[in-house]
Amino acid sequence: MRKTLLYLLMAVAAACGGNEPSASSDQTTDSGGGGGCADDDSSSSTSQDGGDYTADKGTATVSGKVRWEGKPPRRPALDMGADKFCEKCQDGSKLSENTVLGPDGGMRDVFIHVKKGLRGWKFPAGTGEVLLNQVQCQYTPHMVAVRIGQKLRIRNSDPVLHNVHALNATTGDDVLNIGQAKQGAEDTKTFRKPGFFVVKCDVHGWMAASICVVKHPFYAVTAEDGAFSLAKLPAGEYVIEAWHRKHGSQTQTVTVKDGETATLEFVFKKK
Ligand SMILES: [Cu+2]
Repeated sequence: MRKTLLYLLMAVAAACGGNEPSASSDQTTDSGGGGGCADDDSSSSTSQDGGDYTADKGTATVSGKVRWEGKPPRRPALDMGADKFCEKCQDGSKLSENTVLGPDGGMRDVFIHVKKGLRGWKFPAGTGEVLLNQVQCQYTPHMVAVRIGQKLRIRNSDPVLHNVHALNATTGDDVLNIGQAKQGAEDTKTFRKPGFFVVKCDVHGWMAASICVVKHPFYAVTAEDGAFSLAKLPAGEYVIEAWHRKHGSQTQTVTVKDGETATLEFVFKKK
C-alpha cells in the first residue's frame, strides 16, 4: 500500500483532467443479493401471461416522482485536501452527494424498480454498457444501474490512484475491488445476479457511489426532477421499490392495465 501511495504522489499531475490510452480487463461475478435493488419475486405471480418478454408484450406504464419533504439536508463541501491532485480540483463545486435535490424538491439518485410481480417472465440479458467514471476525485455518476449481462465499464479519468471497492449492501461482503492507478485505465465487469452494492474508494474517503444490478428492464435512476417512468410493462400488480443509498427503501403496490398509466409518488423525509 505504501508503494501504491508513493506512486500516487508521483503521479500527481499539474493539470486537473485529461486522458491517456487505457489498459483494460474483464471480470464476471456471480455475487448477488443485498437489499435495495435485489428483485424479490419469490411470492406468487401477478402479471399476466409470462414467458419470454419482448417489448411488444407490455403496454402499461408506471410513472411518477420522488420528492423530499421538509428542510433540504445540507450539502457540505467535500474536503479533498488529503490529496494534492484532488485538492487542485476543488473549485467550490464539489459538494457531498449524499442527498441531492432539484429546485422543486425532486430527489436525485433514487433507484426505482419493479421488486415483485414479474414472476413467470423471462428477460434477455442486457446489452451494451454503462460507465462508472472516476473524474476529479468523484465517482460519476453517483448511482449506476446495470442489467445482468450488461457491461459495467470502470474508468479512471484522473492521474491518481482510485479504486472501485464494492460491498454487498446487506452483508458487507466484498464483491469487487478494482484499483486503477493510471489515468485512462479501464476495466469491465459483468454481473450474473441482481444485487445492490455500495462503492467506496479506499484512497479517498469522501468518494461514494452505488451499483444496482437488475435482471429486467423496468427500472430508473432519478435525476434532480425526481421523475421516473417504467414503460412497456405487462398488465399486472406490482410492488415498486424506491431506494436511496442514504435514505433507505420504500415500496408501493400498484395495479396497471394494458394501455394505462399508473402514477405514484414517493416521499422521503428526515427520519
Ligand atoms: Cu479515489
